[in-house]
Amino acid sequence: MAYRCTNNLTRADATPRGLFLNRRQIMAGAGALGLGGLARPVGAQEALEPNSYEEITTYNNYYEFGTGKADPAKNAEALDTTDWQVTVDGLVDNPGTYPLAELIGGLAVEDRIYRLRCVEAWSMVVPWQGIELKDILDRAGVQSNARYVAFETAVQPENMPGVRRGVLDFPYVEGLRLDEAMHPLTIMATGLYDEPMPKQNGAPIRLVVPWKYGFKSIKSIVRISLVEEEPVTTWNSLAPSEYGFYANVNPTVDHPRWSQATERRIGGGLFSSRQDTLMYNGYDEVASLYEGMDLKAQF
Ligand SMILES: Nc1nc2c(c(=O)[nH]1)N[C@H]1C(S)=C(S)[C@@H](COP(=O)(O)O)O[C@H]1N2
Ligand SMILES: [Mo]
Repeated sequence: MAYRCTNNLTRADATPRGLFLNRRQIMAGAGALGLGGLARPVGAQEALEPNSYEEITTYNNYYEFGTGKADPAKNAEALDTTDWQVTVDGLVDNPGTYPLAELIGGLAVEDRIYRLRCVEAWSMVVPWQGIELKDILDRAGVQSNARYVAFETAVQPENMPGVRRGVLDFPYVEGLRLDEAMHPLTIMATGLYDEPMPKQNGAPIRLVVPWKYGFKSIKSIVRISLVEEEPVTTWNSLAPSEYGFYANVNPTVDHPRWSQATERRIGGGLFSSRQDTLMYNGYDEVASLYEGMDLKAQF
């Protein structure tokens, strides 16, 4: 498990943002020695300097709070996250509506510095804290006939201007094939930069699937359902020719209206120019999940 970097975080472990770089460098060093961190091409490793907290929390997609990149930072404070509950249902041994602490309490919280590649061809690097989705699903007890996992975002019309305006068909829904959901790279993130998840980034718990376009990484989750059939997903149902169910990052399959070969890295400095988009966003270890599939047809 070269990418595993277990860290049972408690509030007392919170690292001031200024110190985060040191720990990141320690992790990168461990990776180079094969002791931890993320295995990836040398050039990509070079680019894994995280974006700033400011960048990650002010340039967002969260249509419930508006369609502009600055809207979530401005509007998401209204999201009510008190007494958050997540319903786990469908093909599981332990269905129920669980307080968040019960859903994830006692499970290992890990640091994962992941690239995030939006289907709109911008990208950033985010230092998440989160729990492997597999650990949550194991606790739920996945039954043998389950083949997909469906997710649903909270709907709070009174707090969500984008919901009141009906900019999409809410609730926002997403889904994964079960083997994708069980992959150790797939996390349910609860924080970034060792801070509780900011509301604009999907507080209190959101999915992060780093080898897929960002729209798969659904925010502020209130329902996880184990199902037999491929679930309906928001962007795919809105524009099936533009947004596939799989949505694996793939520089050789263009969006009908733009190229996916390159991306614009958010933030300044050395990385402000366009850079090449990597197959599976650089997470080659997932390639075996898609063996035998036609990635142009099942995009
Ligand atoms: N509920 C919900 N989840 C969502 C979205 C959204 O509009 N609503 N946008 C998606 C898109 S398109 C992207 S790129 C990522 C952005 O995550 P970030 O704002 O934390 O960078 O969230 C995804 N999850
Ligand atoms: Mo996106």
